[in-house]
Amino acid sequence: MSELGGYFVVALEEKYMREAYNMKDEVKGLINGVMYPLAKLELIDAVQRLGLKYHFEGEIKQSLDDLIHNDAWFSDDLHATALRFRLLRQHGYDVPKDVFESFKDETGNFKTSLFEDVKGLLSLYEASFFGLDGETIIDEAKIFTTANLKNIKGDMSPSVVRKVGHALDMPLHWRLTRVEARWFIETYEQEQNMSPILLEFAKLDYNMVQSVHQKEVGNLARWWVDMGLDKMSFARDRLVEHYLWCSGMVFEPKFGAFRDMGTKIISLITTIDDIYDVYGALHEIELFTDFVDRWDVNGIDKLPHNIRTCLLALFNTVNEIGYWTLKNRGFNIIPYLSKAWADVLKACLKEAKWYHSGYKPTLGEYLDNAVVSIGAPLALFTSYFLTTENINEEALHYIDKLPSIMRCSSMLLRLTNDLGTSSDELARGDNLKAVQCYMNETGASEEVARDYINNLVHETWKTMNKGMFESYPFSEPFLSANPNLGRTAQCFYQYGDGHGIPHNWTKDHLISLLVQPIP
Ligand code: F3P
Ligand code: MN
Ligand code: MN
Ligand code: MN
Repeated sequence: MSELGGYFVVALEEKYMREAYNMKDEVKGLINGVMYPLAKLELIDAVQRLGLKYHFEGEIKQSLDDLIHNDAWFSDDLHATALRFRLLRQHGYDVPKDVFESFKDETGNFKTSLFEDVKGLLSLYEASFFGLDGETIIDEAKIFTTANLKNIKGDMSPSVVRKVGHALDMPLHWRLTRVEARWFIETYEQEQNMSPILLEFAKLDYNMVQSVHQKEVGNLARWWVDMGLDKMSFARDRLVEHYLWCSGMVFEPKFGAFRDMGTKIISLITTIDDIYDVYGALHEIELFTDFVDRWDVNGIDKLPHNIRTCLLALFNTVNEIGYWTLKNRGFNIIPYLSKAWADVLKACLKEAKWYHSGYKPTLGEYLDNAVVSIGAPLALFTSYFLTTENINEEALHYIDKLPSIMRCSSMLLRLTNDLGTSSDELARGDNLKAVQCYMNETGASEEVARDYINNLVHETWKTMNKGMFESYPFSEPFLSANPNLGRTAQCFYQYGDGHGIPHNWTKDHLISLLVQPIP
C-alpha cells in the first residue's frame, strides 16, 4: 500500500491522488507566503475550517510561531485580537487573557461601541470557548457576545445572519471537523475574497476522505451482519452511528485501523449496555461481568442464548483486535483491553444494582461511576493503541488512571448523553442519570437541573482546554481524540437522543459525511 499526500492509494483513483498532491503543494505555498498578519490568521482559520488542517500542521505551526512575537499590529481590533487568541490557544500557546482588557470601559464592562462590531463580536464569541478555569474576563466575554449576537439588529447581509446563527447554534471549538468542513465549504464558496485553489482542494479532499470512510463503513456493515448482532431484537441496530463515533474521534484516512476496530468496540459497548440497562436479569449481568473480569469463557452456557452470544462476540472481537495488535505492533494488548472492558461492565453493574435497590446516589457519586459506565475511557484507550506505532507501558498506565483530558472527554459524553437520553431511559426503567441525581440531591426543578448540567458542560471544556496544554507520554492523534469524542457527543445529543433514536439531524450528518459528495 503506497501513501501519497496523506491518502492511501488502495481506496482512491491515481488521477485524483495526483491532482490532490499538486493542489496541496499550491496551498502550502499560499500558507508560507508573505502577507499581513491578519490576512495570515484568516487564511489559517479558513484552512482549518475547510477541514484541511491535517495536511498543513507544519506550515500552520511555523506561521503561528512567527505571529506570537509580533503583537503590535492588532491591539485595537477586536476581530484580530480574538482570532489571534483563539488560533494560538488552539495550538497550545499560552496566550494571556489580558489581551481583551483594552476592550472594556472604565466601569469594567465591555465597551458599548462593540455592539455594532458584528465581526468582532463573532470572533470574541468563538474565542471565549478557549477560556480556562478562573479566567473571569473570558466568561464575561462569552456572556456578553452571546447576548449581543442574539439581539443584533440593523441591516445584516444574509451571509452574516447565517454565520451568527451557525455560531450560536454551536461554537466552533465544539464542532466536529468534518461536519464543520461541509458547512464551511458551502459558506466559503460565497465569500468575495476566497481563494479558488483553497476551495477546490477542500472539495476534493472532502470527497476523497468521504470515499475512504464509505469503503470502511461498507466493510463494517458486513461484519455486523456476519456476527448476527443486527438480529439482537433487544438492542439498538446502529452500526453506521457507531462508525460516526469513531470517525468523529479520528477522521484522518491513514487511521482506518482504529475506525474499523474501534467501531466494533463501540458496537459491542452499546449492545452490551442494552443488556445491562434492561434486557438482562441482575444475576445474568453479574455472571457476565464475572466472565469478563476473569477473562474466561468456561461456563458461559449458564447464560441465556442471546446474552451468551454477545459475550462470545465480545471475547472473539477482543481476541481478534489483540491478534492484530500483536502482529502489527508487536504488543499484547489483551490484558489491558479486557481490563478496560471489565471496568466498564463493573460500572454498568453498579448502576443496575442502584436501580434494583432503589438507591439514589448524589450527583458526585453518580458521575464518578458514570464517566466509566458510558464506555468513553474504553473507546479512548482503543483509539490510543490502534493509532500508535510504538505502544508503551508508561502511556498505558497513565491512561488507566484516567488523566484529566480523558476524564473531561468521558464527562462530556456522559453529561450530554444524560441531557439527551435520560427521559426515555427513566421511562424504560433505568437508573437515575445526572439530571435526576441533581434534582434528588438539591430539590431543584428539572429545568434548573438541566441548566446546572449544561453549565457543567461549559466548565468541563475549560478543564479540557487546560489539559490540552499539558505534556503527556502520548501524542496525536490520540490527544485530539479526547476533545473530539466530546464534540461527537455534542453532535449526537445536541437536540435529544440522536444516537438511540435516529433523528433527522443525525441522518443529515450521516448523509453529508458518508453518502453525498460535494459537487
Ligand atoms: C453507552 C451507550 C450509549 C453511548 C455510546 C457510547 C460510546 C460512544 C462509547 C449508546 F451504549 O448511550 P446510552 O445512553 O445507552 O448509555 P447509558 O450509559 O446512559 O446507558
Ligand atoms: Mn443505555
Ligand atoms: Mn447503561
Ligand atoms: Mn444514556
